[in-house]
Amino acid sequence: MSEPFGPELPQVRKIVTEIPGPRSRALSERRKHAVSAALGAAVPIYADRAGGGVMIDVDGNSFIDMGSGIAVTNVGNSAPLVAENVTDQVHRLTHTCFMVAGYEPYIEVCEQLNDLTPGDHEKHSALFNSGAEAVENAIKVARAHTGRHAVVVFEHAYHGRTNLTMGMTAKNMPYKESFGPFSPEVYRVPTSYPLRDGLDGAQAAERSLKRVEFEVGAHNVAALMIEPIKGEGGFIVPAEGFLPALQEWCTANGVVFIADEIQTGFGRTGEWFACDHEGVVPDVITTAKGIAGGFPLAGVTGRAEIMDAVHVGGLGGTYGGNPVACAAALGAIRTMKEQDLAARAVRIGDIMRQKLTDLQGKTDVIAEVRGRGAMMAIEFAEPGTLAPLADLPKAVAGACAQQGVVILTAGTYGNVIRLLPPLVIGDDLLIEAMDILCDTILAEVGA
Ligand code: PLZ
Repeated sequence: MSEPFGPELPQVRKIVTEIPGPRSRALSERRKHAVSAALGAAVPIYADRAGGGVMIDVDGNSFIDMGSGIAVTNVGNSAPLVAENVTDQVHRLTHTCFMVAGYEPYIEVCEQLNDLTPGDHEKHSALFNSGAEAVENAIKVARAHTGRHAVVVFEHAYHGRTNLTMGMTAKNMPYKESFGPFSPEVYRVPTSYPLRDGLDGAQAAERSLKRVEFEVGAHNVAALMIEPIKGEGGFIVPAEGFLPALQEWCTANGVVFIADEIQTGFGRTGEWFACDHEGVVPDVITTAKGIAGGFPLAGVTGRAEIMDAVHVGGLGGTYGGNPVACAAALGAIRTMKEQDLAARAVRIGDIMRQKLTDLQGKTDVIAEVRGRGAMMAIEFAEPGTLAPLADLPKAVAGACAQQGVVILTAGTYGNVIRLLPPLVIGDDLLIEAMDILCDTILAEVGA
């Protein structure tokens, strides 16, 4: 390709039209007539190119990307090794269906997943198209392995938008409203939310697990699934010891412990997986998003004996582990290794945390700054209370977009701003985005 792409794009913030510009407004008009009104949009612009830390819209405005398409483009958009692998694969073959005739990239992605995920026991993997599909299949595997039905999930959880995963997701609006009934045998228990429950990890785990024992019965539970850091729920980092206590209880009770690392995985938190921070080794782990640099791919990786408990033909799907998506994943994983992007996530996290801690000294609406690595959040509350300030994140995100910074919101109460820059963003661009974000927050609250 002769034109610059990916990280070669000018790494600058540049606003050349009003936001949205005329071309984005025209696309919004067309969209109204062609696209279901049920799809939301975080920013009112249409993207044309992206790479490194920027996203350039159809009007030529260059935005600093602090969202990575919701934690997907950890290696940046159009990362060179991803583009190279994809181009090569696209000319070789685009689809056979792995259940018809296999191909090497699928096996190689599974090998990588088995190698990179926590624990050095024997693991096997299966590949799918989306995070929700990985979650569904992890539950299928756990049920087949245990012969039990119940699934335990947590408050503030997000696991997807399909019927089973909607039922596993905590928040009603916009994910569940009007879409029931949901799948039976899904039980929700409290999580560890240090800001709001004041419990240490052991206390929070005891509270959750007593609920399971009294209300479900440990011997009925096939799987306990948790995001090691809640994503859509507001980047809630559990108290230290909470995850290890859950894992221990699962092992003692023959329950499959599943970590949903779809948002936290692939270097995002400063380790390959968020479980690594506490040495937690899940029986099964679900991955997607960051795995393939933007291509639709998801994985379920687990103890070989659990993954192999399903009858032959019991797992599958037409496109799961598509060869082009696998080639992209191999390019993305190589990029993460070669550039040590997990270490880069630590540095990004340090910069963001420093800026946000400084900001905390200038306004009293910040209840907490939290996160790990390049997964950082601000929770807003009425000063002196924990009453959620639910309108503020949306207003701040809107004002940031006007200035050329894309940021995302989150939280069961809608009162969280989350920051998920691509791990290849440069320091200068990151600091510029953080300064704009901090100034915008102060302006919005009149501080
Ligand atoms: N598990 C932990 O974060 C996807 C959802 C965006 P899919 N999160 C972004 C939206 O509003 O739809 C997610 C996740 C965790 C599962 C999923 C589901 O992954 O690839 O969106 O199906």
